[in-house]
Amino acid sequence: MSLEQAKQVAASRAVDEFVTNNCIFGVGSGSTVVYAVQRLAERVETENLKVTCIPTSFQAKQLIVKHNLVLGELDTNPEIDVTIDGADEVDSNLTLIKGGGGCLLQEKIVASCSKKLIVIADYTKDSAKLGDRYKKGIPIEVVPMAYVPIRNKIAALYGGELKLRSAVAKAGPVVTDNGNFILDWLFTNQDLDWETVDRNIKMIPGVVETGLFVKMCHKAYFGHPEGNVVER
Ligand code: ABF
Repeated sequence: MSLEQAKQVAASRAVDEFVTNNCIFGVGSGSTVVYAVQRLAERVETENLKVTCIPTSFQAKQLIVKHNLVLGELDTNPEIDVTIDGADEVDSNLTLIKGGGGCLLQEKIVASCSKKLIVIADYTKDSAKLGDRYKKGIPIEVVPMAYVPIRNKIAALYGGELKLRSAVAKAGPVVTDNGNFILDWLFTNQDLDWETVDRNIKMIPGVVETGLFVKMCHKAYFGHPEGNVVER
């Protein structure tokens, strides 16, 4: 089984376990979620389910529309039953690094409005500690005019290196759906208290959100090439 098929098995397992009729469903971002939306669309059609979908990004919104699913928004649906989303890495405490795709702010907002956040991923995201496998750093969304002082303050607090995310070399910085920049923090200490780190970084003026999702994930599904799904 390919890595994509492994993602698909994990995504289908999560949708089949958590999506019910009349539910408000948060749609995450990234490549694995594509399979979850495909499975959801199948179930909506075959089981005639009533599901309202809340997007976490422009990409998620396009997925919902493409599959003719009911598009909702937080204005009218501020309480979400379940959100299914991807992740860049998951540690043994189900702490997540998210935002590799640049959608961390809306992902965290939707996750915070959800009774349950379910993560779906391939096995390469399943780590004991953050940083074991994912080497691109923790994304931090910042107000553009403050990225330099924020970069300096985080490095002074916790060490490591922070890089302003650019789409391609020599291009300008990536601008998020919300008009902000992203600093990728290449941390070196893997034994930090991520809840404290998240809180302290969020206190720095100009920081909009971090890609650290602490104590937010209800359950994770990891697809393996052998066809099995590890749940934790
Ligand atoms: C999204 O999923 C982002 O937070 C994350 O960067 C992305 C990675 O997942 P995938 O491997 O499915 O693209 O939610």
